[in-house]
Amino acid sequence: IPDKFAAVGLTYDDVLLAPGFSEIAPADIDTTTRLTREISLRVPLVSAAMDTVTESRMAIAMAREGGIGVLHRNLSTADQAYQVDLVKRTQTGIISNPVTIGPDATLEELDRICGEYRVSGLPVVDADDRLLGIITNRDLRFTPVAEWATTKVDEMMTPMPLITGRVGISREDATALLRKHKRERLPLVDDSGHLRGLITVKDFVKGEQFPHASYDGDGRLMVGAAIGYFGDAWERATTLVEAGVDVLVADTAHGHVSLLLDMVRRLKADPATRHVQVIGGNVGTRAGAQAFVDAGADAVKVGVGPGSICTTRVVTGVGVPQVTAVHEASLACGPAGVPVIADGGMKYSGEIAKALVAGADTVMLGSLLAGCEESPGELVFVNGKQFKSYRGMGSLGAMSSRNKKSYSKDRYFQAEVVSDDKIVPEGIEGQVAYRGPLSAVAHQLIGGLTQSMFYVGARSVPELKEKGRFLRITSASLQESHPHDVQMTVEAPNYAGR
Ligand code: RVP
Repeated sequence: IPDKFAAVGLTYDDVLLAPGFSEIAPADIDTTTRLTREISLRVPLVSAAMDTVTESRMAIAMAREGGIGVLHRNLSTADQAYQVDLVKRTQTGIISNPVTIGPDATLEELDRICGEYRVSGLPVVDADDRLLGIITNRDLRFTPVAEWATTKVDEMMTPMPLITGRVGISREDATALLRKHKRERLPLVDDSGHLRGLITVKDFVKGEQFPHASYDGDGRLMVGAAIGYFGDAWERATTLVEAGVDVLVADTAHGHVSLLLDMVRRLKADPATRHVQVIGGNVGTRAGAQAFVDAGADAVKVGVGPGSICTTRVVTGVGVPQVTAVHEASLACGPAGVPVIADGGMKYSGEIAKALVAGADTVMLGSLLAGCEESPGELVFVNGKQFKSYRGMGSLGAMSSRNKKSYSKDRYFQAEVVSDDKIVPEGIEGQVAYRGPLSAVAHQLIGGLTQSMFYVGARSVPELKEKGRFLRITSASLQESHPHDVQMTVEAPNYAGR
């Protein structure tokens, strides 16, 4: 009997980090960390695979800040792969596979393609990919809209010869060419005039604007995408890999199940997918983490029930307080060199450092990012304040037939439930305060983490993990931690009260 009650689970509010001697300046602190066995990130932030948090806009913004976004899977396979494509084509410095248009296309098609890919101009190529010219939004402006459907691209484009670069040109040479000729775009061609890439001034400027961005080996932004184990999950996975996804996240609310572990094993064995990093989850125990390590996962995601919108612990009575869960998982993952992701339950920036000290390498955020401009969904006004909707992927709204895109019911093992009144939700639907652009939110989160590291006396994430020591605290201490005995009159950008 004592065994049955042996363990005490702790979460973020149960602990504080002890301050330590610091010989460093906050400016020397490096937050670089490992997302998976093979991917490093400059900041330990991952945006949650939820339909109110991560689509391509959020994923692009996250990668620019040095983290990564995981595209949710309440989307058809084609839509999710399309979102991967949107991220991979964004801000790349050198675009190796630019969107193009043919000479016989109409201006109407040009307008549609520019809108779809959010670009302002396209190289014009023949059927053989030979560069014929370039056409931009500006060329549209001088043709009345009524004539767009009948005007062809080759009537309006700037034809060859253009200022071009040789494929393989250095960043410096490309910049010099663009400057010298005051051009915004530099198509890259090979000896026989085939288009092999494109460089745009805008992308170069952005490259300078986002020095910590998460790039793949080809200089494209990195992106993750969620998959499951049920139905056409394998087809979804291979389609995402073809679209260029960097990380597949194979997860369910309870990941320690044989079907999902089989999926991870297959992904890491199959020649079509094994070059892509695979994250498995979610687990809350050492044994669960060990099972994913044994299945070959490149990282393990931890969190059973801590999410702000999650009711799993109340509906099922099952879960592990998050600091304990992360620590337990790290006991299995650490020796195997497999990074841990602490998923869910974060309310303040201070909890990022707590998660890292407990054994995580990165954190996955839902509610803290759902209020960003880049999250899907409209702004709503309530009593003059701005909000954005935020809901659990296990909520009725996300899983019921009211949502035509309820593709991820298997995350809650309800894939085969057909009638809405038979769904047993494990999440709720709500809203969070609008927080503005991700860059401002991420600045506060990373700023908070950098201060944590300074207070602990750690220059790097590995040092933080090694030096960090927890104090267990009481509810009186927690009360002391928050502002108290004062009526807050102004909301801080990183603290909105409890
Ligand atoms: P939070 O950051 O506390 O808002 O939690 C986000 C996490 O909650 C997600 O990354 C996911 O693991 C979990 N989640 C998402 N939907 C639900 C649910 O409906 N129960 N839970």
